[in-house]
Amino acid sequence: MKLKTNSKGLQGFLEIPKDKSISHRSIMFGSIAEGVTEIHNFLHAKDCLSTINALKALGVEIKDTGSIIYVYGKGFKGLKKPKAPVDMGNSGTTIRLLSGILAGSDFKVTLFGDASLSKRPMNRILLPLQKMGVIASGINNTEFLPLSILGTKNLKPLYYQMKVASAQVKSALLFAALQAQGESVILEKEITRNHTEEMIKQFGGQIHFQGKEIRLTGPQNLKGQKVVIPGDISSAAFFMVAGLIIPNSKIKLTNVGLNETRTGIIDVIKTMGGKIIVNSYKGQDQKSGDIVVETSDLKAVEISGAIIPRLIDELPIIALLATQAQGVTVIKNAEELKVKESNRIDTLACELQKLGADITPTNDGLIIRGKTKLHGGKVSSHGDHRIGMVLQIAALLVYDAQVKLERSEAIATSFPTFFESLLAISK
Ligand code: SPQ
Repeated sequence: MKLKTNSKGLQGFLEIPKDKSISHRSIMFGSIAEGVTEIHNFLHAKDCLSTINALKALGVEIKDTGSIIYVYGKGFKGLKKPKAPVDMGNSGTTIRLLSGILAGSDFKVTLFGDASLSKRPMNRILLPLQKMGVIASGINNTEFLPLSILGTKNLKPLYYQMKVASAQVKSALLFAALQAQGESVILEKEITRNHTEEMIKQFGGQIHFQGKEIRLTGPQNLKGQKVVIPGDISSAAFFMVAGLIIPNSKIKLTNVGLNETRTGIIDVIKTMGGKIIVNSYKGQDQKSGDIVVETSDLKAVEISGAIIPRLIDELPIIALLATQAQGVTVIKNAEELKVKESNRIDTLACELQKLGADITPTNDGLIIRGKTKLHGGKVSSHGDHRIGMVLQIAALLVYDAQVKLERSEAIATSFPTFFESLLAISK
């Protein structure tokens, strides 16, 4: 599709779509808890619908009224053997977390997904789940989809030092640990998003986490809850950056989730000299607030180490931000970007170079020299929603040519109303 280019400024306010990570987990927790879970503000994006369909295939009754979703949970024991292999679509969160949930069910399930998901590494969950007693493997003894999972009612607890900084691996192991006989200890490589830990508490479970250490004793029963989902900071990030780099812009983003394990992008914007104001709401279950951004003069930054998991999904749009900052921005320790919906290090460098950015891929990140004037061109999302949205925001900086985006439909994976939102604040 031809992208909107040449923005004369973005003005107004936007209600950002709801959090994808919490939406997935709300359906999963509702399904394994006992009693009714009532979910408000669920994100009706493709990835989250994969989670709903998967849990329905496992026998869970889920009623979607549009504004509220009711999940009629019957505990872990309520899950039933599905009639056919279960489709995970494009969603890494669905397949990895669900594998942990299935660890305690003594029936065999086959999980498959699209071409992108079929290339993503699964040993990171298969190997620790095998240690707990699960018979789990990828196709032809590889780590790739389709996965076959045969759980056990006699799950062993796990003491595990994580090899990658991944909330999905941690969450899969926590779902399994909830069903194991005894205390599991998980040691993170770096602190990652903690929605699963927070929701175990919210659903009445017992979990202790401090720093990188998490302890949980199973088996545990959870109770259905009311869940109200805030806006997704990973979706807000595209408009935060747009507001900073498009001349004559000032945008207010309302009800954005501000869980501290997700707010690395705010720290980076402040370090770069971006004009950003964050107003937290008081008395909410999930920390959230408004974010106001304004066109700014930006300077380069180095991003590495413990902050990486706090902004892993925002790095693609931060790379675009860096093309409009003075100096050399260096992103390091972000090798996890290579195993997302696309190899985000390579796809970002390749597509932004086509528009004139000075961006070089490295083994574990990117080097970006700014400030550069972008030009028109033909680019592709590579089927990756976040790359597609970066390219649309980049196109707003192109004043004298067209930007054509191939595979723009990928954006619906996490942000189905992205183009409408952009039009709503365009002059
Ligand atoms: O679900 P999926 O496809 O893995 O989604 C992505 C995304 O960009 O939307 C990653 F490609 O987000 C992950 C995130 O990168 C969502 C997530 C979660 O909800 O637990 C955790 C992160 O992945 P990981 O592998 O670092 O744990």
